[in-house]
Amino acid sequence: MYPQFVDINDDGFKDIITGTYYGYAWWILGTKDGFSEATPITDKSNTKIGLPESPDENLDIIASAVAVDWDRDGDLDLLMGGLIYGELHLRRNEGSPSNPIFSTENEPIKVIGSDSVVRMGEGIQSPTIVDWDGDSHLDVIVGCTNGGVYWFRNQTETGEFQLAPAQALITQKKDTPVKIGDSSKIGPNSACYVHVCDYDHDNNLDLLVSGTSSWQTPSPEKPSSAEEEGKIKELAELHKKLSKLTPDSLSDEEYDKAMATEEYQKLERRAEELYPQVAKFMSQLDDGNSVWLFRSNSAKTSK
Ligand SMILES: [Ca+2]
Ligand SMILES: [Ca+2]
Ligand SMILES: [Ca+2]
Ligand SMILES: [Ca+2]
Repeated sequence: MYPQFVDINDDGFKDIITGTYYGYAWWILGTKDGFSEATPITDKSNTKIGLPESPDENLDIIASAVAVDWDRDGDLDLLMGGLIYGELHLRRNEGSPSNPIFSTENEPIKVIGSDSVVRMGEGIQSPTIVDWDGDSHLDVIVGCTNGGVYWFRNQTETGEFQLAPAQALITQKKDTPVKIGDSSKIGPNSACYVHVCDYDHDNNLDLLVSGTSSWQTPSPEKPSSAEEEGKIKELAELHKKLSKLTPDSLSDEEYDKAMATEEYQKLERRAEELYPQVAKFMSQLDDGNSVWLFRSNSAKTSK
């Protein structure tokens, strides 16, 4: 849902292109009298352009869409990314620069020289098109749901975009709370929207990243007896054991199975018993949304 100002129909008026929460690409066309009403962008069969349906109806797709001349035939095509699947999908413009007519198929973007489709962990919040390395070829940079920002270098000399494998510009593991008080560690750890610009005018491109970060705030209350300290330690041990029994690598089905075992249930019951007794000593997990500036000294502007 990262809006882009671009003249998609070559009429001299900037338009707004955006993805939506429910997975579709919309536009707001500019006119001499201002912007017209927002409408879904349709393909040549008059069907709304969107990402494939979510396999889980409880999960929203949160699509992003940007206009880019992907196949270099002179007209703007649509590149979409989304929370579900973490793939990039292309809708080619089969019309002309002034009369965009989009294909009916989503083409998943593949990494150069392989059959693998681009797939970014839990999802892509914002694809953006920019020449990151200053070689005069536009590249793709994506902000991801897992809190990372990745660069796909466009390897093509001429013609259609060809993406090298993703290189991390910022990595941040989801659900890893940053410690408050250590400002060097405070940064986004989920839902990254990225905007690339030379923020400090030093001819190196920088990243403006908006996203969510979470952090632990220590409790002001301290345990006053060995017994209380023992309980805090025991609970920490229990949490370690519980996460060991349910590693991230498990599928949803395996996860449910692991949680249903007698061993897991027993540990969990003990943790539930202990928690109310020590809750007041536990640090609290907080989160918030901000915009961060990541200065670069290596990404050259192509000007
Ligand atoms: Ca326009
Ligand atoms: Ca094109
Ligand atoms: Ca480039
Ligand atoms: Ca800069």
